[in-house]
Formats: sequence, C-alpha cells, structure tokens
Amino acid sequence: MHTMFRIAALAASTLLLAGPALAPAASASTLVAAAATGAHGAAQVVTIGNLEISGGFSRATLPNAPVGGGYLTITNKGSEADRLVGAASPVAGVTQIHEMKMEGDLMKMNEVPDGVEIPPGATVTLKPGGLHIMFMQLTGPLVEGTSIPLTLTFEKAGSVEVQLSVESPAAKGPAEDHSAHGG
Ligand SMILES: [Cu+2]
Repeated sequence: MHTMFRIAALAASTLLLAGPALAPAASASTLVAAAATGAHGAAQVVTIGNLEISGGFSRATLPNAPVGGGYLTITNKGSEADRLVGAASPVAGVTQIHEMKMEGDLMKMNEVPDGVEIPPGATVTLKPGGLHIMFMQLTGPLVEGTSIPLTLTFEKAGSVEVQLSVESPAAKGPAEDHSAHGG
C-alpha cells in the first residue's frame, strides 16, 4: 500500500515539475492537459485563465532536419488583452515564436520581437505560412502519430503545457520553406 502511494505521489510531482513556475491556477490546467494526452488527435482543448488553446499540431520531419513547426489556435474569452510571450519544448534546443513576412519577392521568417497579442474576444491562429512556433536544434525527428509537449507562456495568464499531435509532413497546408534559418 505504501509503495503504491509513493509511486502515485512521485507521478504527481513529476507532472507538476513538467510545467515550471506555474501559478496555482495554471497547475490545474496543466493537469487537465496531461490527462487529455492519452486521447490522440487534434481535439485537445486546454484552458488557462481566459484563454482557450486548441487545434495544436506539428508536422513530421525527416531524420536530421534541423527545424520543425508548431501550430495552434488561441481564443481570448476575457475582456483584457493578453500576449503570448514565450514557448519552450524538450524536443528543441531553441523554441521561438515566428512570423512570416514578404521582403521583396522573398517570404522570410523572423522571431516576433514583442510576442503575439491576443486581443479580448479574438481568436489568433498560428498556422503554416503565418505565425508559428519554430522548433530549432531538434533533438530528434518529429514522428507522425506521436505528440510533443509545448509550454506556452502568456504575459497575464501564465504558463501552460499543451500537446501537439505530429501529423504528416504536409498537414493542413503547404510545406514551409525553412531554408532561411540556414540550419
Ligand atoms: Cu520559422
């Protein structure tokens, strides 16, 4: 009996450690996110404060590919603006929030300097060809059918972990050109 209890306690503390620096309100969201991970698919919805995060996915990468992308939808159901200011994942050495812009005839991507504003009542979608999460210095290939953890940090709502389902390399849009990163 004691052994079982200790294992359960260990699992719980590991879960909490997975989301660093969480406010008490955010811990509940993290637990919800972890509980929903078993159900594979893009249907996962995670709530933190007034923000609802849904439709998270990534795309499978080739072996030795240096970068991958992350995509999701954020809806602000509150009456105040919030801002996505950070992203982190154990699958990448560096995780950034990117935007894509036309420079002359070239589509280029850059890290957003001030994060992404989520206005009250608005839905902001990070999608292929637009705003996206960029996983750089991948620790290994992203494998279709698996899911990868992503911790998002918001200016007001705090941090929350979501799971991105890894889909086919061309899922939900044309493949992005990541050659601008130069590896
Ligand atoms: Cu990018």
